[in-house]
Amino acid sequence: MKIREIHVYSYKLPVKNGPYRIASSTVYALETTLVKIVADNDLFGWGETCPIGPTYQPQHSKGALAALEEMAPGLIGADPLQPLALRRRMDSLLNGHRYAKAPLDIAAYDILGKQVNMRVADLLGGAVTERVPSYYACGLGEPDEVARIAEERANEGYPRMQFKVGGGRPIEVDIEMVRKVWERVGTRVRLAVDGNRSLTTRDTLRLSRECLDIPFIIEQPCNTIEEIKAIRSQLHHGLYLDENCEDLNTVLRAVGDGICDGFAMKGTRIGGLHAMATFRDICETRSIPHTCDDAWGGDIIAAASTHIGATVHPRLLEGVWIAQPFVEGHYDPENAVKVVDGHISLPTGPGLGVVPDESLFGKPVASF
Ligand code: 0XW
Ligand code: MG
Repeated sequence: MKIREIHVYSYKLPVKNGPYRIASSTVYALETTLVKIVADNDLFGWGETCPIGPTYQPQHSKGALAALEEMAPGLIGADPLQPLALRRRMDSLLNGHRYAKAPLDIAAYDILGKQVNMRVADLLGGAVTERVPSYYACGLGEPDEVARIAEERANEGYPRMQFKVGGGRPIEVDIEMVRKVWERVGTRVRLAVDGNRSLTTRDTLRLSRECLDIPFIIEQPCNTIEEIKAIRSQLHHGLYLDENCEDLNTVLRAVGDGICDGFAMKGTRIGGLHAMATFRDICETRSIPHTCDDAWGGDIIAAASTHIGATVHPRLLEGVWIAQPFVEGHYDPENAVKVVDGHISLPTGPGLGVVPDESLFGKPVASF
């Protein structure tokens, strides 16, 4: 099989009840990039990549488009049924830019699944569940309001929740927020506290020391691995890395050097589903828990994250995060990927199991 056409679409996803605030971004709407690969037998597959604004990671939507324009002409004629060869071909055309390679990788898996009548989860090693746990990521907010939301979501059935901290406000407010959440939800849900790179080492130490009695993990508190490494031995809480793990090499370094206890991982950040499967296996080798997330996005990204999440050993899966609770509408209302009672059902159709209504996206912004 050969790739005959590649089409790129840009689509605006307004944030429901926005803005969504985290330390590194305040977002009202996000520009998602969709990729459709058409094969020479007319089978087609979809991929998507959607950075959460230009300041969360060194990635942004215009960068995705530019990188896709650089690679796409050289991918016409490549075999979409061979994700490894496709990745090597993408690497031969452009160094880095994994978040722009990811939608092509995801689209190739979608085609492969349709060709052999298998779901992507089964291509990636096999689904171990049909209903993956999700987690709720509560944006930055006032302590009482965040605690109220936490209780509401715990009652809905979320097994885990993540709370945003930092962004320049006094650490005392974050500590008060964590305490109020803990008083309301206790051990009913697992807790993560995410600094999104914004805390100093001093404030991270205070957060951990002054909440000694509360069992949460601290996610990506500081900007760099070096800062985190410097205080790691003084922390009283498990430490997860997120934004710093841009690629598999950094994951290997973090695991090898024992810098963290777990990861919040975004599929598009490390290059798509092929890289996510490798990441999953590295983590399983060392019994390291992790999430399967993406920064943002619609049904395609949500389906991809759910498929890989369904293959993770349940004792190590911290949850699959999808943007759906913050996004209005679906690309494929019939096979919509959504959180119900804190969990996401694995799509049942071949490939990703989601077929977008492409009339939503308008004309492609680029075609090859
Ligand atoms: C909560 N998320 C998975 C969604 C936002 O993109 C940020 C991210 C995180 O954990 O940093
Ligand atoms: Mg995070």
